[in-house]
Amino acid sequence: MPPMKVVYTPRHLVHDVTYETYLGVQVPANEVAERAERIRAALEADGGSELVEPTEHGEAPILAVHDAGLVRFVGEAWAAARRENLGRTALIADTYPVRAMFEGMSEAAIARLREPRAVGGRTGWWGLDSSNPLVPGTAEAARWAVDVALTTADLVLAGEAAAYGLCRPPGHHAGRSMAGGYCFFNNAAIAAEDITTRTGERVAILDVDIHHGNGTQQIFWRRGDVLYASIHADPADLYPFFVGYADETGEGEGEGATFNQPLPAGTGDAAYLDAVDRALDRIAGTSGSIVVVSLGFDTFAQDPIGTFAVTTAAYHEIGRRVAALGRRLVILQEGGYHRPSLGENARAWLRGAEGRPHDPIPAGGFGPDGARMPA
Ligand code: Q9C
Ligand code: ZN
Repeated sequence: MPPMKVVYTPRHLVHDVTYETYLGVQVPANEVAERAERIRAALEADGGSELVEPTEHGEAPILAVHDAGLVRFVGEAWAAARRENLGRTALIADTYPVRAMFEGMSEAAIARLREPRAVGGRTGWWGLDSSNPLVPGTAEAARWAVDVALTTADLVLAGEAAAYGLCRPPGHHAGRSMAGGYCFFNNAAIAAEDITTRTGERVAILDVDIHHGNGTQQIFWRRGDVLYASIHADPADLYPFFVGYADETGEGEGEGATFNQPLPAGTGDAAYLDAVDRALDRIAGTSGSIVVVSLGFDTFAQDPIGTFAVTTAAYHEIGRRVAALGRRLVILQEGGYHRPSLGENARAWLRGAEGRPHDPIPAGGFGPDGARMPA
């Protein structure tokens, strides 16, 4: 496979996040613009890959996956927050409709609950967690991240063996009616839905971000036509905490179409690659010719919020094994927060998928402009 097309737009830069909160403490943001710029620069410097601008796909593919209320909220939230005149630079909820609030109520009574009017209540209503700052450019960037994903799917549907979408913000924590975990719209789920609608084929989603993709699982929970296979840190230890266990396998038509592999903290290359093989075996047992990859590099040993110890060399091998399935790949960026390594890790993974040698960067690494530096 020749170097693959890379879908990228600088429009992600307006999602300019500085801080998040972690257990109530303001800390420097992890999900920052520099992440995507590092990856873009490294892939450009590596040569061969062609940068492609996303095209606009409109709201319809988003509404095929997300509740219209979430789409409206993400679009309006910044303006609504600004009307409060608190001089804020980001919007983060503080009150959430947790399940215990409704304990004892019937499904019918729960169904009558409604979105509040105040922006604080609305942010909790549509949100999962308080580490998810919404800033003035979030709505625009989140829309473009979806367009990046859909353009990547277009390339593969037009015959590319694989294409990579540099989505930012990421998507896999966003559920049908919920933003969270640095995610606003579920780029991978929207792409998978688009692919299965347009082809009539089954689609598999392979999620190799360290966090369980709770949003993707929730969206396809009852769907037999979309397999969700995820490898992630044990939710007992790591975000998103409440779902991602191996005994969650889907329901109804979707029974058996969710495949979770939670792994312990400290998981290294060998155990991780074994889990990749199990996920690929499961995917090989389903029909369909396209796999959507939710690609995270927060499994990396030095990731500031991850707990695994996967290496750059292993990313090359994972890319190689995923491509060896022989299916076409829609590869979409999710997390990964060790900024100095992101470019090299993406380059290694994609080179593996292309069947090119790893050709590790010499000790000098990449310069700030993405150029290879002498050792
Ligand atoms: N201070 C993705 O990787 N909680 N999202 C982080 C760290 C949220 C990660 C708290 C982590 C979300 C796409
Ligand atoms: Zn993650």
